Parts: sequence; structure tokens; C-alpha cells
Amino acid sequence: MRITVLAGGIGGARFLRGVRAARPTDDITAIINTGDDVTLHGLRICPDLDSVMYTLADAHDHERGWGRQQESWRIKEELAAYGAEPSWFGLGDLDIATHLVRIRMLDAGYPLSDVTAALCERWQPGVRMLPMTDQRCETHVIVELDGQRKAIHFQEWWILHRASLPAQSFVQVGLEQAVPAPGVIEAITGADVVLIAPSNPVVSIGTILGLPDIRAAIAEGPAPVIGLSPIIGGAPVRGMADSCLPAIGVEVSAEGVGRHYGSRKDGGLLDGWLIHDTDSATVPGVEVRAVPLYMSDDEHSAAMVRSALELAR
Ligand code: FO1
Repeated sequence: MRITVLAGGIGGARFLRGVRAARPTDDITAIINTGDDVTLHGLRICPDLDSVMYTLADAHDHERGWGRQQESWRIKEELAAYGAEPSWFGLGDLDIATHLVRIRMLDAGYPLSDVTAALCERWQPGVRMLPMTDQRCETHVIVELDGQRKAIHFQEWWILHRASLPAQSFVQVGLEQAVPAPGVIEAITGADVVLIAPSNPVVSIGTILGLPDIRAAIAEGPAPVIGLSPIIGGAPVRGMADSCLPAIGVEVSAEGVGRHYGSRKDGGLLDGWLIHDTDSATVPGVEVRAVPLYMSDDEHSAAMVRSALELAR
């Protein structure tokens, strides 16, 4: 079976471990958000691609969810000693090697999708990882700062401000001119099932869906589309979806997000919507099922995937 998954970072990575565990011999393609990408200290950093890659290789730090195990921060400390800003971004020594390989290949003219494939040669994630696009389209957050409306980079909003500045809106700079990376549309139109991971519906899934052609490929494609709610009991399991959803006028609930994605029967995205077994939701035109959605380990994640594939059938 050909399974295509739309995913962001930490939640998406855990979910993809579940897809791989549930369907080890199937052809799995992950379309990953690149709106969180940032260039800092001359390095090109792709947080969601790296979180997925490290997590599928079990090389990620289990507490943080991002970055490497046994990480050290000596270069970060040296940069701070030089007063080299920004000092708020967590640049790990081991992680820097990934960014150096990436920026060198990008500077040599390789597209991000080739760079990602090259990095995956080492990590062998066990799924095909595609950046949503090879063009830059970095998420910026419109906030009120020092009495002025300002656009700050998503990473600054999320890490320096801990998403505490109310987001008025999110803008992916360059998204309208970006095109889906090679293989992305085919992975959607050629899939037997499309899964929308329980990632941030605004800055992760929303960014992927904002790319021209992707939304249409999903809505009009032959494969059933099953989404999994990232909101349990009115709050995100982790991350900052509750700080993002109000900016687009969506209720922080499984029902709110399900209705936001909408039914394929009326131009939306979903045929099915999985919510946590303590929640309830009605999404017009979408079949809703309540199952345990905590990805506490690969087996729990795999059970969620099986439920989603069952619903797809
Ligand atoms: N998240 C943090 O909360 N603090 C950090 O210092 C931080 C550094 C970082 C470095 C590399 C990387 O791949 C991810 C990193 N993240 C950090 C996570 C990242 O900001 C988020 O995972 C995504 O951008 C949003 O999910």
C-alpha cells in the first residue's frame, strides 16, 4: 500500500514512527513542512525535516523532541561569548554538522529535496521524506511589539517569546511563488491513502496546504484522506497549536480543527477524522471516530495508524 503523510515536526515525527511500525513493508512518503526553516549564523536549519529524520533514526533527544541525543552546546556558548546574536536559538554541536552539510550542498546548487535525500542516506529513516517545496517560504508571525505591528520569524516567536506574544496572523514569505517539491503531487495523487498527522494545523499542516496545487491534489485525489486531531481535551498534546488556532479563528478543539479541515464532500480535505476517546465532535460530511490518540510509544502510535487505515477502508 502507498501511504502519504502530511506532517510537521515533533508530533509528525512520532506519528511517522507509528506509520512505519504499523506498515513496515508499505511504501510510505512523508511530505514535511518547511515553513519553520531559518538561516542563522550562516547555517540553514530545517527543524521539521531534522526532527523527523532524527526521530525516525531514534537519534533524537527524547525529552526535547528536537535535536540530537548526547548533544553538547560548546559552539553555542562560544558564539554567545562573541556576542554573536541570536543567542536564543539552541544550536547543538552535533546538529551543526547537519546544517553545515546542508548549507554546503545548497550553496553548490542542490535543491533542498536532494539535500534531504543525501542526509537520509546516513540516517535511513525508513520512509521517503520530501520537503513540501524546494523554495524558501519561512513562516513569520504578525505581533504587536513595542506598540508596533511587526513580523517576526516563527522561530523567534516560538523560542525567544515562547509564543507568548498574541499572534495576529501568520505569513509564509514567498509561499505563493513556491511550487511543490519533485514527487510531492505524485505522492498525493498516487497514494492509496493520505494521512494528515496530528501536527500543528496552522503553522505545519496549514503551511503545507497553503502551497499552490497541494490542497487541490488532496481534495480531488482518488485516495481517502484521514486526519488525526492534534487537540485532546481542548488543548494540544504539546507545542503551541492553542496559540496559533485563535489567529485563524478556529476553536481549540478536535471538532474545531476537524471542521477547519472540512469535508471532501464539500471542497474540504477529510473523509475521516480521528479524535481522542474522551472527546466528541461532529464534522459535517466527515466520519468521526474516537480512539486513544496519545503517542506515548511506537505501539500506541501504530494503533492510531491502524485505526486511521481501518477508517479509510
Ligand atoms: N525549540 C525550542 O523550544 N528551543 C530551541 O532552542 C530550539 C532549537 C532548535 C534547533 C534545531 C531544530 O531542528 C529545532 C529546534 N527547536 C527548538 C524546535 C523548533 O523550534 C520547533 O520544533 C519547530 O520549529 C516547531 O515545531
